Amino acid sequence: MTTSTTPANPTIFSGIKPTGEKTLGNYAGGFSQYVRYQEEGQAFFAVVDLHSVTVAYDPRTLAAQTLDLAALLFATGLDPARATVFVQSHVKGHAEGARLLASVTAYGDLKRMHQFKEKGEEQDFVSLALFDYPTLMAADILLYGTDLVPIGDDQRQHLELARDIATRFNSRFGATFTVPEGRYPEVGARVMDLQDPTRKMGTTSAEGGTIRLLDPPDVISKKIKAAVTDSGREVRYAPDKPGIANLLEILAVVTGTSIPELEASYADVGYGPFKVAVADAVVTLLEPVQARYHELRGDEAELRRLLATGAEKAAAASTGRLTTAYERMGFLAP
Ligand code: LTN
Repeated sequence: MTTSTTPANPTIFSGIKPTGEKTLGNYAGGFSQYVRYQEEGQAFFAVVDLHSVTVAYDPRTLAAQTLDLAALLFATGLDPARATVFVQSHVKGHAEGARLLASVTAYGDLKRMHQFKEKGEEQDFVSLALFDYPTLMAADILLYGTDLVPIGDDQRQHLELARDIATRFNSRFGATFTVPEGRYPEVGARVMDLQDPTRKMGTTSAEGGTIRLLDPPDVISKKIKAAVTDSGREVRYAPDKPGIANLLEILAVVTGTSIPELEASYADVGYGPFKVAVADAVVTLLEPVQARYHELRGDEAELRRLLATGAEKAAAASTGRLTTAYERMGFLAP
């Protein structure tokens, strides 16, 4: 995954919002990649609760959802000894950094963000926080001197803006921030809705279209067996077979086997037995994840302790650059 321009021990940062139940799509494009990235450098993964409050949300459940997501990140394989997993709002520098970077963020750029336009239309109340979401995200990334940002395709525009913000800050106030690179998932990046394989599997998909990482095994099997398929009976990865192609993508992600190999094994078995194989593979992957999740989530004191350690490490890694930013901007030191 690393390229020749990437330093030997890169700093890696990604953020995940605690709101919205996580699906197999999140696993494919997110969680499974994070586990690989923690081996490649200094990795930071933030549960970005401040980003969750940019749109309508329930304050009664935010804290619990934050713990849920942290437990899920550890359950899918993040190792607290290797990766720094923390809660964004616990490291005050993120909010402060966003405030400083707001001075070098162009109003016109924020107005052009696709996500702002789309989410803005869905909200009864469009907050300043939603408008300024990319500035906070830039602070998340830039405070750590991040080289690589593993991120979904839908976040490209935000990452580009973070790069522009870093560049503008550096040219106005002196070299302070590393200009980060996005790392976008390849195969299986787009797990599609089981009921409508032309759209992405997401938290907003209808119940039958999405596999939640915490769905019980029998529910997962039922949903996969009920997935829409295409005409014909051959298991082949083709544009005119979006349903079967999606199931092949899913099987590839969960087994780590290439799609051509899977096509070779399943071409003639028929759709029914193929679906059974996909369902079994997904359940085999998720059962141990769910067991670890429930164990971690059941010990809230331990989970909070892990997050406190993560926040300490994150603060230690980010305060230096934040202080430099204040200095370069000419503030009187306290
Ligand atoms: N906007 C991202 C979440 C996010 C993030 C970040 C990702 C917030 N801060 C920093 C990478 C780096 C999303 O919606 N997936």
